[in-house]
Amino acid sequence: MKLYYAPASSYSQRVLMALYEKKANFTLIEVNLFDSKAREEYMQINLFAKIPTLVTDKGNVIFEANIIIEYLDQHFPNTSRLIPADPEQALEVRMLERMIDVYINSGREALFADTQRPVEERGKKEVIKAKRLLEIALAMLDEKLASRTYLGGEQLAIADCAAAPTLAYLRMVYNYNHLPNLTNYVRRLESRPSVAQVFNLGRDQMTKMLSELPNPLQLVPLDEFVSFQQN
Ligand SMILES: N[C@@H](CCC(=O)N[C@@H](CS)C(=O)NCC(=O)O)C(=O)O
Repeated sequence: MKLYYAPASSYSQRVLMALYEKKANFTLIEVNLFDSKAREEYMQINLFAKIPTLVTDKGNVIFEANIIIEYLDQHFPNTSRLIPADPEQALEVRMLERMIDVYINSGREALFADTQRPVEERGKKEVIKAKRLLEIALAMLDEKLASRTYLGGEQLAIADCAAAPTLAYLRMVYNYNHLPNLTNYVRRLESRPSVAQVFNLGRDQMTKMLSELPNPLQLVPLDEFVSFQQN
């Protein structure tokens, strides 16, 4: 199996976390989408030029992070399941994964883009709307996590693979430390070896990218964030 990825890409990180949780053997191939030649070459594998892409030992090409995770779950059935066997629980973790993608990740992207605009152009209607949806989704997760270790219950699942990089990157643009269940959950997630490994791999590339922005940003480590008082 080969995973085409970039270390700082949050969608790549979801899949990498699943691969580490599954203790799978695979080859990592780093893709630099900013290099036009590398991009063109990569488009022979994935015409959308989005990362990640998994190429199986049979040569099947699978893209979309959550579909790659579904593939891994089917092909490593003897490890703990990322899609629960129970159909209702499976539906719930898939729904939560979608919620994280559609409302939390999109909200994060909208807030991130806003930081790069001149101050007087920030906070437009679309950004406020995206932030509202983000906050609704975060509050829903916080409520669920009042009685759960992971989003779907006691076992780590696909929704948690989506949550780990999304909530870590969200900290650069949004402070959610007023949500105690969510913050404690992030602490549990980030203490997993799979997550630590993924973040270690991506830290340098992300730090560099953030420092080169017109309005530079920084990764916010969890401990700094937890002690940060909101005003
Ligand atoms: N829906 C895709 C999204 C993948 C995605 O947007 N990847 C980003 C990196 S995190 C990317 O390839 N961006 C490059 C671009 O948009 O040109 C998935 O779930 O895999």
